[in-house]
Amino acid sequence: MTSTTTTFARIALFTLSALFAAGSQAEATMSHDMSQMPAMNMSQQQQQSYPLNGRIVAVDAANQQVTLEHDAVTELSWPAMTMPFKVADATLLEGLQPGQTIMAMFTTNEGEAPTIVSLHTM
Ligand SMILES: [Cu+2]
Repeated sequence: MTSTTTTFARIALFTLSALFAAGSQAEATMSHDMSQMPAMNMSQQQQQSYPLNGRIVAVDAANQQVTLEHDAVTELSWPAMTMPFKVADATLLEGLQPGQTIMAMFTTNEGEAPTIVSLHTM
């Protein structure tokens, strides 16, 4: 083996080692990122909200509640109906009157009443 060939082999080996090291590092970074993703998805599911179109039937500020005659909610297979909703914040009810048409976003957490998190009149 000539000295030139030996040097070339050493450089090639060094390059391969460097590539392998870089590859391992990239893999480690990626798996770190992926380990974060399930936690993010879980919090997104807890915050899942659905759009709601409807008409105000009654406003019950004392109980932080509004009764709506709402359109079907296809995401939840809900038919159109009249039902009460909790509101996340009492200020969402300010200025609302029966008969007004509204658009809202609401959440449904297991074991809790559907809760409106945002609402505006049309
Ligand atoms: Cu309903």
